[in-house]
Amino acid sequence: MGRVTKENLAKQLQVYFIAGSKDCASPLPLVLHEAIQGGMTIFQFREKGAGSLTGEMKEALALQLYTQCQQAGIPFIINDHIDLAVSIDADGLHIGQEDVDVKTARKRIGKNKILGVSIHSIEEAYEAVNHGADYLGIGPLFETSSKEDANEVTGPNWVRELRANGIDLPIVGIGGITAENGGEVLRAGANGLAVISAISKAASPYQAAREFRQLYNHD
Ligand code: TZP
Ligand code: MG
Repeated sequence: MGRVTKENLAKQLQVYFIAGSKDCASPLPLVLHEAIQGGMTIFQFREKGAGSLTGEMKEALALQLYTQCQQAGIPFIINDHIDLAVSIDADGLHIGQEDVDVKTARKRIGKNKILGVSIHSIEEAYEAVNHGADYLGIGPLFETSSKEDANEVTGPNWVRELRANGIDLPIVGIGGITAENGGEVLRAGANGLAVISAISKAASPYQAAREFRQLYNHD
């Protein structure tokens, strides 16, 4: 498969798998392999919280996962850790409001890399759009147990509200998304579904990714 570019980003965001080593019951490279086979379209390495890898171990795992993604032509995004994203030349970076600001992040990673920003208000959305975000992360849309400091649950209507306020950047919904409620999120105007547990904790990550992919009818 070809080199990752920002072309067709909305489509690349469709089945957005996010994970760190402690999100998975089996080794993350195996889970990622299965999810790729099942049809996931983009990966975010989110190695954070108690018990997570740091330093050289984190970088080694990142490189292993990046190689898997490159072989499959899938964009590889780093969560939060801008120095790591720059040092391994990852395809992109995802930041929240508590991380480095959008303008600085864009400057550091360069204009060709993918920059995702989590937002929780219309103002934050405008700010991200105006300072160079390529897509917005919106959530938690439903109850989640994968993020300790998660904001209040908004429900999928929040995506509709952003669209009604003129936000036309690609949007990925996040938080408690499953293959069952995913359709609702897409109908509200999201381009992609970002999930941790629905794939990382599935008995079959392959099958789980496949079910998400089928929500788009393979178009
Ligand atoms: N940001 C908002 S909710 C969330 C993040 C990283 C966790 C999503 O995990 P899950 O298991 O898909 O609910
Ligand atoms: Mg963050």
